[in-house]
Amino acid sequence: SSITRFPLIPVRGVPLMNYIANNWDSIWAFRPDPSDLLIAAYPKAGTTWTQEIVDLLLHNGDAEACKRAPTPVRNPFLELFSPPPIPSGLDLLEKMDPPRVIKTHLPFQLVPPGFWENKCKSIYVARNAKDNLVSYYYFDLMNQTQPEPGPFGGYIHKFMQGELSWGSWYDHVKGYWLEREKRNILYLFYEDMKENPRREVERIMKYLDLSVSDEVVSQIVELTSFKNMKENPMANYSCVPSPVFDQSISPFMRKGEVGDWKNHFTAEQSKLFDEDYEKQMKDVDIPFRTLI
Ligand code: PPS
Repeated sequence: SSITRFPLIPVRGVPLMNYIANNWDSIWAFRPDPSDLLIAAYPKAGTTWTQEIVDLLLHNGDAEACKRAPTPVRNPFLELFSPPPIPSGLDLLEKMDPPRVIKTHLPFQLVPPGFWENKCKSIYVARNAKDNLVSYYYFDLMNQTQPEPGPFGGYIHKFMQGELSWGSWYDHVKGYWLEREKRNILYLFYEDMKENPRREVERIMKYLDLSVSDEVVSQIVELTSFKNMKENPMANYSCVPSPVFDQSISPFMRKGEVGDWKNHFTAEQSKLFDEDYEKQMKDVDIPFRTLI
């Protein structure tokens, strides 16, 4: 059967899949509980990895407990209103008791205000722009509900112009960065998680006011390695069957590396991207360590 690649419709200037735009009022009106935790990221920045670490921390490293359901069922995806088999985020949330862990890709200004009014904790994960773009490109090839990515060169332009689903990467990383102190947002970097996963797991643990043993931290680091998550049916999105996710085109757990952009950008594309990057990012000083 064929799947519709949804057109994007702007919501306050941010292009979103039409099923999100069509349900916008109910998403915006969502009232979380103060005990709920939000995990936010631009698509393909390390959301699923962060979700798995958080779930394991909340279950004291119990691998079996964290295999109770696939990622999007354990942590409802707030704005998801897609075709079956995954129910909409709001439907799942309604059936779950707080405290819940909720995933979103919405930029800061589109996060339902109830999260901030209720002073919910939130974790943001950011990934360097070029790797984020490459990962998103492969995702758009395989996710049959996203707009066609088209040729890679044109995709770079769409990324720079903020025309991809969920809008501008630049606005996204800046939006949460500028609010992180006021809103008590834990701001993580994918590259830091790769460099020293143990340190980042411990940061998350402290932020959540949890204390698990050193041994359990080690276990969590091991269980959330790329290799283990790729093989974990409850974390690798095999729950979303073809033709929605056609993982024969590109697996959800694709490469999990820093610097894969070098295998995709030409020298010329990289130069053009860097020049534009400098302009778009000049007003903030976010410590991304890897553009090179
Ligand atoms: S989504 O669909 O937006 O929720 O995707 P998201 O989870 O944010 O990003 C998917 C990318 O993260 C990589 N990934 C990991 N890297 C390292 N370690 C672990 N454990 C891990 N889990 C997921 C995944 O492979 C995607 O990146 P790429 O570069 O495409 O491999």
